[in-house]
Order: sequence, then structure tokens, then C-alpha cells
Amino acid sequence: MAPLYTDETPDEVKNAKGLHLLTMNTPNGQAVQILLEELKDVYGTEWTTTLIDIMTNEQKKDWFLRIDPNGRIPVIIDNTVSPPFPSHETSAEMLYLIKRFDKDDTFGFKSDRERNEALQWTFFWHGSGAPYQGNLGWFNRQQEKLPAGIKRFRDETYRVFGVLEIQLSGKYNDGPKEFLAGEGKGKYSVADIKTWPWVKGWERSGYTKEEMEAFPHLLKWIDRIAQRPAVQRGIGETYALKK
Ligand SMILES: N[C@@H](CCC(=O)N[C@@H](CS)C(=O)NCC(=O)O)C(=O)O
Repeated sequence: MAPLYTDETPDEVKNAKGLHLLTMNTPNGQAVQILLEELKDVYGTEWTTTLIDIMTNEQKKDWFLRIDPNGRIPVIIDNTVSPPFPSHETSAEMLYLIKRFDKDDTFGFKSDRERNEALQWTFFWHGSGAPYQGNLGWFNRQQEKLPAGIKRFRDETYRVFGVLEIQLSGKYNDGPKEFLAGEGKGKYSVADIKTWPWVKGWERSGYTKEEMEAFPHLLKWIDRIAQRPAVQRGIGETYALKK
């Protein structure tokens, strides 16, 4: 089997003994950072971290592509198994982490029905949330403004915020929910952790307070999750690039 690490691989990556995270403090990075911090609070899970400055294109180098052919962060490598197992794509990484390290299903579910609900909302954001909001950011940052591109992704992102609002308001179900998946008021899970780092940035994405007033349950959900110590650590200083 081709080796995962080569001479080019940074020492802190190839010498890592346990779980190792390659990340940058972006919404995708934060999803995995938060889950690891949550697992630490419940089970004492340990890992080491390498911060990748994506602006330098380190993630496009050969050593990185060997670990993640997509050349993007975040990536986790489980060095506790032989050979070491790399996982890319936030949602796949989160599902790997809960399968291996969340034995009590604290951030997942025991029942098939609820587990599938969590998958639906995780995939919803992976496929229909993050790409829209990410592209909105990209179009917003361009010097040359392309109104059709901005409008397309602005409208779609606003629409998917509305989908989350429908779910959290429970208007077609049994009343308001505190979290996206799970019976009754729902339970904080990987589905919320996947979604929150993006949606919390609505202001940065260019939406006004007035526009967001259409989503009162979503705004409360953002605040509810922001209170968690693991969430605050997961988006905090530890993950800031040291210049
Ligand atoms: N679908 C991927 C997206 C990962 C992604 O787009 N990561 C961005 C940062 S948020 C990145 O690495 N960008 C650098 C690049 O495109 O080279 C996931 O969910 O993990």
C-alpha cells in the first residue's frame, strides 16, 4: 500500500500518534473543531492539530493531496489504526468521529429514525447549504461584481435559511424545536454542529437584521448553540493562525 506520509509531509503530521486534525478556522474547519471539543468534554478525547494556511495553497501540495485528493481542509487522520486512516469531507469526518469516539451517542442517535433525521439535516447542509453560502462569500469578495451570481447565491442561501426555520419552528410538525434532529424538541447533534458554523455568519454573508427577522427560531438556535463552551473553544484562539 502506498505510504500516506512522505519526506515532504510536515513532521507534526507524520509523527502524530493519535487523532490528527488538519484545519483552518473557517466554517468547514469549525464544524470538525467543535465536534472534537465536544467529544473532549464528554469523553476526554484527545487529538493534535496542524493549522493550514489555505491562502498559501499548502493544501494543494503533493503531501496534502496524498491525504486528501480534494486538497481542502478540514481533514482528520486516525493514526490509532493501522495503516493510518485519513478522512476528508466534514460530514464524513464527523460521522467517523462519532462512530469511533461517541460510544453513548451523545452527538448522534440510537434509534434508526432519529439517526436518519440527523443524516438528512447533515447532508442538507453539506449539499444545499454550505455550497450556496460559500459561493455567496466568493462572489461577494470579487472586485468585479457579477450581479447574477450574487443574486443566485444570495437568494438560495436565504431560501435554505428558510428551510431551517421551517424545521426549527415546527410549523408543519409538533411545534418549535431546539435542535434540527430528534424527536420532540430535538437533540443537539452532528446536524447542528455541521450547520451552525455557517449560519452564524449571516451578517458577514451580507444579510440585514430586518431580513433575518423572518427566521426567529433560527436566530434563537444560533444563540443557543453559541453558549456552549465547546463551541466557543471550537471557533476560538486555538485555531487562529499564528502569524
Ligand atoms: N466539501 C468540503 C469543503 C471543504 C472546503 O471547501 N474547504 C475550504 C475552506 S472552508 C478550503 O479548504 N478551501 C481551500 C481551497 O479551495 O483550496 C467539506 O465539507 O469538507
